[in-house]
Amino acid sequence: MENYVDLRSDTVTKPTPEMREAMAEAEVGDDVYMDDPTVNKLQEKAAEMLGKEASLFVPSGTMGNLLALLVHCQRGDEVILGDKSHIYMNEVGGMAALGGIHPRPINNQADGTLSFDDILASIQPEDVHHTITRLVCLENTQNVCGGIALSAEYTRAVGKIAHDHHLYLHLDGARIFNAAAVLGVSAKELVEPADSVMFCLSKGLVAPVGSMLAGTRKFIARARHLRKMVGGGMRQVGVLAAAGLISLERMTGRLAQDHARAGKLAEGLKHVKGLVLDAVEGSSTNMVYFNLGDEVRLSVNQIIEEMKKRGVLVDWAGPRRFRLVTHYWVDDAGVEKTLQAFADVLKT
Ligand code: TLP
Repeated sequence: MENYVDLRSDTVTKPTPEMREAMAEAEVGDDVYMDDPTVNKLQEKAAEMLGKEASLFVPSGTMGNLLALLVHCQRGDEVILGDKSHIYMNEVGGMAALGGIHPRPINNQADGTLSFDDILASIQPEDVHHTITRLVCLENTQNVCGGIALSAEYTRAVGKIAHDHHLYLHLDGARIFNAAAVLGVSAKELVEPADSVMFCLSKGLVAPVGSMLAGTRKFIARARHLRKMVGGGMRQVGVLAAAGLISLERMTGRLAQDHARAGKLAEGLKHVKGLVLDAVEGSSTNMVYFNLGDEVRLSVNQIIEEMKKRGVLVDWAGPRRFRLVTHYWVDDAGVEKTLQAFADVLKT
């Protein structure tokens, strides 16, 4: 996959030479004993950047979200979340399978938000028949709605609803630094209303592996315990944390470049006959979603194959739908090459 323009996801980002060097030289220890200095440094730095008391390095975003749900909820408790959220759609039903937690999905609006009325209407009144509503989850950026950023003001309003009803708020902030970049606010401000937040190092921040879960010291202590339960207690993992530190130090400040390239891609693809770009209702970041027009005879899989022949990797997002994601390893020439390849393929 070396010379391809790879737009399948920002998860495909390989570590930079600087990351590889830092990984090779990382000071390490046994992190289950909590004595890996590089992991400890990463956890302190992430907590500080998010304005939370503590944070925990976890192998994946999926595990980070699962741990948050397991800490906040008891078996049988209910979680209000978007029907297009990653936790609901793409985390293998872990909350139900492993935590006995009941999802209460509500409609993600076109701008990625959950409406206040829908949230309020979904909070269970006390009754012998009902589950106990315990938690609200938001996703920022909202992936499936176009990689759209949710504002600090919106998040504060949902936090207020949750806390007024004695519920917790968890934020799947896999791409929270993309949201911060496009909105021009700090990640700290965006996550302030949330009791817990997960973000990924291994997406637009380019690290090879890992995500961070942040919250109060008490919350993180319990999450650490549960991380061990699900097999996520890692040993000399400073070799990975070293890359994560570079993510935080060097990568959070450059995401606007990825957004600009996604914007260029979207603009160019609008002029390719047969592609119907989503009308984006909000601040979009590093993703471009579009459908194939009815007149296009090629299937999604045929297009994927034809694009690959032209040196561009793309992935489907539905039977007639694509998602392209820009990241550190996609430059201006990559954008041009992609536009040319789509124009070529759809002409045939
Ligand atoms: N998203 C991946 C796929 O799983 C779809 C992608 O390519 O976008 N929250 C959000 C909002 C995510 O988009 C993802 C991954 C996760 C959580 C899970 O992170 P990982 O893959 O580290 O478990």
